[in-house]
Amino acid sequence: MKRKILSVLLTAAFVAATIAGCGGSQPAADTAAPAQEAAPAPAAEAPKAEEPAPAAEEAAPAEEAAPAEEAAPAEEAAPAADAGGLINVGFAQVGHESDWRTASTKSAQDVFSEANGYNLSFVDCDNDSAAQLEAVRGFIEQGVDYIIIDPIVSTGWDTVLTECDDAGIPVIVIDRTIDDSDKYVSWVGSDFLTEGKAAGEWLKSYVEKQGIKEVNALIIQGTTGSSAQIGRTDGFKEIADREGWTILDMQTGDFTEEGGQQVMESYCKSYAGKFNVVVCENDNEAFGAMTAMDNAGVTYGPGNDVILISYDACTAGLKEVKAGKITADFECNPLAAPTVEGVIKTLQSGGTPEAKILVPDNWYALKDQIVDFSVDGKAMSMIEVTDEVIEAQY
Ligand code: GYE
Repeated sequence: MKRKILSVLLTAAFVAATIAGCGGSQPAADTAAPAQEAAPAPAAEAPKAEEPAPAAEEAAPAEEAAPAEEAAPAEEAAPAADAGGLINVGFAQVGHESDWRTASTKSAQDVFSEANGYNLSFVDCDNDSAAQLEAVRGFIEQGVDYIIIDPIVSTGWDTVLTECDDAGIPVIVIDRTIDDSDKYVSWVGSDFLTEGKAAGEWLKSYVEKQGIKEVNALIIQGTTGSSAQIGRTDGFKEIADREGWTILDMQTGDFTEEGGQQVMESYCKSYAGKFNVVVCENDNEAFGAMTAMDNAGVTYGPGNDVILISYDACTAGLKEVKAGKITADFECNPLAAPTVEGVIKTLQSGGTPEAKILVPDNWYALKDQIVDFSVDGKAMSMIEVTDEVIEAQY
């Protein structure tokens, strides 16, 4: 009976968290609605993100008949599951490199709290792939019930995921993808390739509107080998190649402000007067690039020399859009933890969660920079950045 009450409480918490997470990410749910409708790729998948909730609810009565125990062998095998009945979750987080990451960590810590019935072992892997593998092995040793991994890079995973499998511990991948192993239950995250294509297609429409004939772009990439870097680079490059734009250079800024500044300083020296577009693969790199361009006397943002494109669209990034510094910002929603909890609930109740759950994103600019564009033939729309939109963002 105790378990039943806990389960009901957890379900309620999940539903609340899902609403808060998704609604919160789209501040102006009203304003955001057209963008989501107009972005069928992510939006079409979006309902799946909420599927685990009903599954968990339906499963609640079954728990009394005790199949839940069968469904969670890891829990039984894990003496670590404490007397209070908390579910032990290990989370191997990428690090603390960006505003996006801070929002992702906070979301996970809020969702997997003791009050919600979890005992969270959180490891900040400081962008070190070897440390991340070690963290996962540590969770296996601890005998946690579930392991959540946000993979720093997309390869090198099969051995350790096999070890998780052998130990009977389900793995859920959050945010970045794993490309060389399928030994995990679900992945929950954003479509990075679509984000990159959206930035490219927006730029095409925007330069046409501005009467700009030539595009000479510099790209500051994210962490090399991360799926976020790969998807955003490939997506943007696909449009650049199709349009015959020149990409002068691509170097990694490692998703940090410092990295963005360093790369931009060197670009300003090597390509002085030769570039009119800078693409930063996250907001923090854009902040660093802004400092470097300020120091080099390069002007950027609407109406200035350089069109500055960024990804993430966290609060700090949207503030720079509002200030006329970042010309357009392509969101990556960091609030996936409530959906991951849904996956865990489905597993707890013996269900089969969706293998792939997309978190929908929106695209942001000021009014005059909002233009019509399509991605893979699907019409997109953008959200105008206002103080209310910034206020409601993470
Ligand atoms: O864009 C960046 C962070 O993996 C999508 O990682 C994430 C990226 C995000 O450091 O800011």
